Amino acid sequence: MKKLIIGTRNPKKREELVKLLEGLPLDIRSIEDYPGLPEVEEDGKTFRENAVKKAATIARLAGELVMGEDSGLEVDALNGVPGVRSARYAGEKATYEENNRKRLKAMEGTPLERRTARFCCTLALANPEGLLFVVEGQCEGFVSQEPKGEHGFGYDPVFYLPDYGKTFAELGPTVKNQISHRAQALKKFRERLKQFI
Ligand code: ITT
Repeated sequence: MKKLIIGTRNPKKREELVKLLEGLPLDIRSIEDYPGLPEVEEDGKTFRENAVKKAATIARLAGELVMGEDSGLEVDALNGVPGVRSARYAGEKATYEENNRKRLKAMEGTPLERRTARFCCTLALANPEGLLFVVEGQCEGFVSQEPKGEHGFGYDPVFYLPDYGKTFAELGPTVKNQISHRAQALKKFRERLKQFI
C-alpha cells in the first residue's frame, strides 16, 4: 500500500485528518514517525502558500507522498484576522486559551450579526518531485460572546454555528467531521487523490 504522511505537528488536526481519510487504501503515517524532519517555517501570506510549502518540503526530505495542511479562522469584523496567523494570534507560543481571550476582547461590544467568521482549510498533496494538487474547504459561522464546550481544540469553543445553536466544541467530533472546513476540503481531496493511488 502507498504511504501517505500527514504533514502536521498538531495532534488534534492529525486526529481529525486520520478519521476523515478512513477507508482509503493508504498506509497513513505521522510526521512524528520521521524524527529527522525539520520544522517547516510558516511564512506564507496565504493558507495555500503554507500548505504547499509544508507538503512539498516534507515530501522532498522524506521521499514519500505528503499531505500538507494549513488552516485558521478569518473574522470579518477584524478584516480577516487572525487568518494564517491563527496559531500565533496572541504571540509566538500562545495557548489556545490566550488566543481565544484576545479574540473575544478585540470583539467586545460587536453585536452577533457582525461577528461573522469562517474556518478555512487548505490541503496540498506533494510527492518528492513536487506539488500534485491543492484543495480548499470553508465553514461559515459566528464568533460567540463567550467560550463554550469541551470538545475539539483551538477556536472550537468560540465558533458558533447558528443552524445547531452550538459551538464546535459543544457539538463534538461526529458533527464537526461532517461539516467542518477540514471535512469540506477532505471531500475534494478524496476525489483528486483517486488519480494517484
Ligand atoms: P501545523 O503547522 O504543524 O499543521 P499548527 O497548529 O501550527 O500545526 P496551523 O499553522 O495551520 O497549524 O494553525 C492552525 C490554527 O488555526 C490552529 O492552531 C488553531 O488555532 C486554528 N484552527 C484551525 N483549524 C481549527 C479547528 O478545526 N478548530 C479550532 N481551531 C482551528
